[in-house]
Amino acid sequence: MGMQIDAFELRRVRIPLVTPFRTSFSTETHRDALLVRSFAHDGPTGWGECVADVQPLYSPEYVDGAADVIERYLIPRIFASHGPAAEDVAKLLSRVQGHPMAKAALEMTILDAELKSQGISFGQRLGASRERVDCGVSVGIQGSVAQLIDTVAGYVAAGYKRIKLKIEPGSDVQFVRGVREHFGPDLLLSTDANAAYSLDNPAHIAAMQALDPFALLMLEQPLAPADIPGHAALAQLIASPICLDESIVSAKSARYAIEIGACKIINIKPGRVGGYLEAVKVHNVCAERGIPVWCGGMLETGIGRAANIALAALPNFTLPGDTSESKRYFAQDITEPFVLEHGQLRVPTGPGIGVEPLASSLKEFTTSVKLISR
Ligand code: OSB
Ligand code: MG
Repeated sequence: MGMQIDAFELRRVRIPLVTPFRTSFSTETHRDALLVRSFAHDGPTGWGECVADVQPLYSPEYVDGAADVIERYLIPRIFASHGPAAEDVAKLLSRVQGHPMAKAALEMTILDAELKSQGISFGQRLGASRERVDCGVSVGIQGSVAQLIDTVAGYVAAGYKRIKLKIEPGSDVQFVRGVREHFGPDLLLSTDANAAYSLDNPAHIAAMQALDPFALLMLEQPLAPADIPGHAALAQLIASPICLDESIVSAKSARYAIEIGACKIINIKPGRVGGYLEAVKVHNVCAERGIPVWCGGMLETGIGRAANIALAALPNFTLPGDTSESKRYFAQDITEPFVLEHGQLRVPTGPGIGVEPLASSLKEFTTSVKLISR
């Protein structure tokens, strides 16, 4: 038996980014997030964050759609089940196809309430094995090589342990060369294409092969999300280890991708795989097969960031994640800011996610609130 939830609050917040974030699929100037609060009967308040973007460009989900499916199809299943434990939520919602980010937000808010009532932290519950996690940073596509070097220099000075460059066809080889030549061989450097390349295009293959000399830690998600076999074929053509992000939607898909040789590394995002509990299963599948993982990010507020950092403290998260400090994204976060210390963030230790939204931030950034009662 779990928590009896009397009501959920769907709260939209819109926070300006300190710098526009350009990827191969969009340029974002704000984070428009959906926070899901749960009001347990005679119990604590839980928080969840839905990581869907405004537009369905990274994945089919988008934030208005996520709010709609949560309200109309997911919450009614929770209300009908009389207080599910967090570990039962995924099964309970499984008849609804897809929508992993929406489901993950609902599972997260219930898990937070449940753990708060038990006095247990996310880290303890998920199996964290360290108190601090190494952090990397994801750098958006910049207007010039000089500008990119300048931006990267700031992050290196801040202490980040791994630099990830967003790339796309036409903004790839010269950017990577520039950064590698400027910072030298010791910089842990990776790239993320967000599915912008195709094996049908010889120029794309040539560009990916031209990255070989730059000793990349990984090339993340070069091909389409559904094309796991294509990544296995690409692995035979390039030296850079392939990391999958968009393609990995469950522990099962991780097992398949590893078995056919599609990737050497996996980026785990709880929202993309339907929740923190499935994320732990992905971690376990990878650990058993000797595949290192790291925690991805979706420009989370402090709410999602707190839980991501707990996840990133599990034993097989051996590479620095996209778990950057609050000020890399926001001048003012929803929670107290996460601050980098020697390239690391501290895993929250309080019950549940271990952080609370600041009333002043909620007031400043909320664009709408909807209460859905039993
Ligand atoms: O592909 O990892 C990605 C942000 C939004 C959507 C997809 C991705 C990203 C990032 C940023 O790379 C990671 C972060 O700092 O949160
Ligand atoms: Mg990615």
